[in-house]
Amino acid sequence: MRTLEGLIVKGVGGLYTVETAEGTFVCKARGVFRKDGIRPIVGDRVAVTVEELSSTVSEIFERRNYLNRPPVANIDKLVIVSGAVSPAPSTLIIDRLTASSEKYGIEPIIAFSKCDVADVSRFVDIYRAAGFRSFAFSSVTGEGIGEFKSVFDGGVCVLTGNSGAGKSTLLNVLEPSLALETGDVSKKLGRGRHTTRAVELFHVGGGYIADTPGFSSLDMEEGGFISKYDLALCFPDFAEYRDRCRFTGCSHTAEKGCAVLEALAEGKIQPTRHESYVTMYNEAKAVPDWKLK
Ligand SMILES: Nc1nc2c(ncn2[C@@H]2O[C@H](COP(=O)(O)OP(=O)(O)O)[C@@H](O)[C@H]2O)c(=O)[nH]1
Ligand SMILES: [Mg+2]
Ligand SMILES: [Zn+2]
Repeated sequence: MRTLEGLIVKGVGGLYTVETAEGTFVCKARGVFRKDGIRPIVGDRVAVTVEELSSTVSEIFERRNYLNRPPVANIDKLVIVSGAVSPAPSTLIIDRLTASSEKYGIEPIIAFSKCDVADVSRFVDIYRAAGFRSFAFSSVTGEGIGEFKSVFDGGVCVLTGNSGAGKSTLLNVLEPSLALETGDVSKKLGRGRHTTRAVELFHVGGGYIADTPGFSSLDMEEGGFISKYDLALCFPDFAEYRDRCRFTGCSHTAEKGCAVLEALAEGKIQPTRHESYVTMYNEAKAVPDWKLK
């Protein structure tokens, strides 16, 4: 019997595929996890006990962060993919995801697919101006892929975006051996395939990528909700200004002497970013303090 450390890349029907320096093992989980209400998930760093006839996940190391739905742990980057058309990119949806990423120490990367069909450069400009890594690409013509590819050099990336945004097509371009199923949104939904498929970490470039069905806010274990007190902290493009407001506790929505609003007026903060902030702030404000943990 020996113990190895590894990474769970797949979990189906109570069997976990764990990559270690000494190869890949398909393991059961130690019984005690279930008793404690813990379930190993993809992305978990684990200890594996290897015996002659079977291998077992014997320990799950502390998670840096994790998503509940779909379950993925220790995420380094969230690649938010929006299609150029039908539907057009929603800055509000993107900004909700960037804020959640910020909260959980994940780098958000904002990518616009299908740039062969429509010009998405104004969106790329918004996110670059806000300080994010942002790309336009086409999996059909290959435009922009060369530059975008560097995102996948290492770490655990989660791809998210509407069904039909072009996530699986992108993965197939990055790693043709994956041969993932792609296609028409309505057909896929009709067969219900999207809802049942298990998450898996794929080797792409120097890292791992999880392809997921879309979600519009990160459902993290400690609750994805961002309180009105924390919201401005989740907009890194406000960082330079948010402590310079005239009043402490400034909401940065309408106050006189607000440095964030001044930066907005001077074009240093992108209008759509501030619009999303105000929308999210008003939602957060509706939640009374006693409901916050
Ligand atoms: N024109 C164009 N179509 C694309 C591109 N990427 C994907 N598609 C098409 O968009 C549809 C949905 O793609 P898919 O990868 O299955 O989306 P997913 O649901 O996000 O995985 C498919 O019909 C693809 O052929 C692109 O860069 N340009
Ligand atoms: Mg897909
Ligand atoms: Zn302010």
